[in-house]
Amino acid sequence: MNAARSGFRSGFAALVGRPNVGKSTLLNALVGEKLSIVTPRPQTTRHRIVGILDLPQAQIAFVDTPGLHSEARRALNKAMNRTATTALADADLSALVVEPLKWTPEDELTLATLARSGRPALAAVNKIDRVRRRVRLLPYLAELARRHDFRAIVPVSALRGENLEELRQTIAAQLPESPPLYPRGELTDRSEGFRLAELIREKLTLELNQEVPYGIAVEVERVAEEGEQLAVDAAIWVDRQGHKPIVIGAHGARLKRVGRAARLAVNELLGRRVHLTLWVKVRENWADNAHALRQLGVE
Ligand SMILES: Nc1nc2c(ncn2[C@@H]2O[C@H](COP(=O)(O)OP(=O)(O)OP(=O)(O)O)[C@@H](O)[C@H]2O)c(=O)[nH]1
Ligand SMILES: [Mg+2]
Repeated sequence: MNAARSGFRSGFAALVGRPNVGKSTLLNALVGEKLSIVTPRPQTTRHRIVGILDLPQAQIAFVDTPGLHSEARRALNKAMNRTATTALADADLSALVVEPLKWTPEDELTLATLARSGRPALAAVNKIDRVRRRVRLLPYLAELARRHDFRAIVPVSALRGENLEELRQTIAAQLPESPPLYPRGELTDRSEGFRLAELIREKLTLELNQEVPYGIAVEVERVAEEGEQLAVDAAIWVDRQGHKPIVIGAHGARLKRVGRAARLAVNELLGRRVHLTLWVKVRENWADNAHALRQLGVE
């Protein structure tokens, strides 16, 4: 079958936007699988993460990206912005994700980056469940349409699953005619080890709240069969000696809670029982150090 002539469409659709607008929640909801971690804290996502959706006449490779942000002084923040910008430039289409009734300097920064990329774009207005009276959206949508020549503007709620099919279809229709880029049924470009490390980082971030600012990385150091169980050892890297006791908590209570939550999530991901051991390690200023970032897989 000649896929191009059959009207089959396939390509990369990057979800871009400032931190915390719900890009990762949206990726997971669009694909129907938890691929990217989600927390209430901005700057959660650090990597480009592909989630693949097979439709009868299209395959969409959604690309989750780090939130584009200003004040990127640390090497980690620069790397995150670079990752997002590159993902945007490499995509066939981008979806600018924004929050209803809000337009911040970082939205402006993202739109400018998107416009510079010259790629076709649409806008997804996420979190519409927060707007009680939907007519209030109308002037916001009109303003968005004036800001850029979007192919479409689609209001959605990733959390409630509202209007997602409309967004999938709108994106699919904008992709180039092409045979599928990935084998049918493939879900992501990310390894199991990566997903394990990310789940641990998610639980840790949720547990720490605001106490340790951003300087946490997780590295899976060992995965081994041990009898019936899978043993997973992971290192939690902090970038200040003083953060170590904060992560461990009084009598190790916090680390234990993180371990329990992460183990449950990992059990679910792998569909089997896992014995998880977490170690807290210090690498001073890793988030400012390009070499350490590469070693920890951030770039
Ligand atoms: N009410 C509501 N909250 C949402 C929705 N989508 C996401 N959220 C919440 O918004 C917060 C941020 O979500 P994320 O998906 O991590 O946002 P992100 O854009 O990926 O953030 P970064 O990775 O930091 O750039 C979380 O608390 C989500 O639960 C939505 O549709 N409605
Ligand atoms: Mg994210």
